[in-house]
Amino acid sequence: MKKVLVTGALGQIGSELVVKLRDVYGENNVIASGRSENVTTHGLYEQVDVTDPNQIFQAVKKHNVDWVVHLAAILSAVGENKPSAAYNVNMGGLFNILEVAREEGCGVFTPSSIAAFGPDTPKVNTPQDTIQRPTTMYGVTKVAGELLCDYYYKRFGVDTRGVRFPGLISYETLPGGGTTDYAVHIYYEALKEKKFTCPLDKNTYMDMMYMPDALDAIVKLMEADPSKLIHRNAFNIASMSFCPEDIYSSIKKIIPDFTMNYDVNSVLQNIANSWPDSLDDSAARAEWGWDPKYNLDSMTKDMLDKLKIKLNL
Ligand code: NAD
Ligand code: AKB
Repeated sequence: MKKVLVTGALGQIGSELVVKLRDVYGENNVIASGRSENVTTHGLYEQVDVTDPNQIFQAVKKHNVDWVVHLAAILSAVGENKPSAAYNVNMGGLFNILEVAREEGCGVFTPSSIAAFGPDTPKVNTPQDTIQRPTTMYGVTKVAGELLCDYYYKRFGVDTRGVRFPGLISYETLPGGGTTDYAVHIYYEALKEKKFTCPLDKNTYMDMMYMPDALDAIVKLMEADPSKLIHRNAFNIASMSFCPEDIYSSIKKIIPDFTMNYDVNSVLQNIANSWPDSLDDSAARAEWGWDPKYNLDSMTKDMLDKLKIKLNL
């Protein structure tokens, strides 16, 4: 049974992943961690700022951790506002995690992103192995992080694994400041206000994914037979690609009086324009059985059902 430390566990992914990992590995085998000292979460929790190697080291030692799921990061939109903080947390934090993993013999799962690609990358059905010249600080840290993880695997034998997540859509915890966040906010506004102002242009296509599929991907890849993994850091995974007009139409099927207008944010638009429209995920399907369940309409139905309950509507 794995003993897992999750960094950045209070964020959009971590808040749901910890619950899922506890189902899989047992309540006492998953330690949530975050920068905050006092957290009223259920279960084991440690304060770990990933820019401090000692805090990581102590949490790993104290709980005999053998896998780290490293989620602590600064996302694309915040990263463009605070590039040096994004560099310090995303690169410094990952380096610290990999060093502790090397010394303590831990495996490391850490997500990359569609942001690891750039404007020179083939935009449609983006191949697994292709040009990666991102133009955001977040993207630079993601592609460098992929290389660093591969380096620690090849040079030191650290069992590093990762996926390139698209924009993730979920109802438990709000997203942390990315370019794809509109695709979460639109559901809240559709239910609360019946209208939404979209910060991206109507035909901006990006890959997106519903959180249950993203959580399945993490567990499946962590459990994958290492002898079958030709790639490691990081696998393209995909389940749906849509633009604002598509998600608007999907919501309108359930809320007919929902309206949407546009007020394009040029920083977000430039970031989105530099990312692929859709990824080729055949390597993930072949090497570890990636098989997503949700499409745009089934996600929309579930999001609206769950949010109605959460928002008491
Ligand atoms: P998030 O912003 O919701 O959560 C990240 C957490 O890290 C936050 O709770 C934040 O407080 C914490 N954090 C920041 N600096 C820290 C530090 N120095 N020490 C410890 N914790 C710190 O992000 P998320 O959406 O949960 O993303 C998790 C990972 O998945 C990131 O690597 C992100 O790049 C990647 N990813 C996310 C998406 C997405 O759409 N959510 C898509 C692609 C990749
Ligand atoms: C962001 O928009 O920054 C994230 C991502 C795709 O990495 N959601």
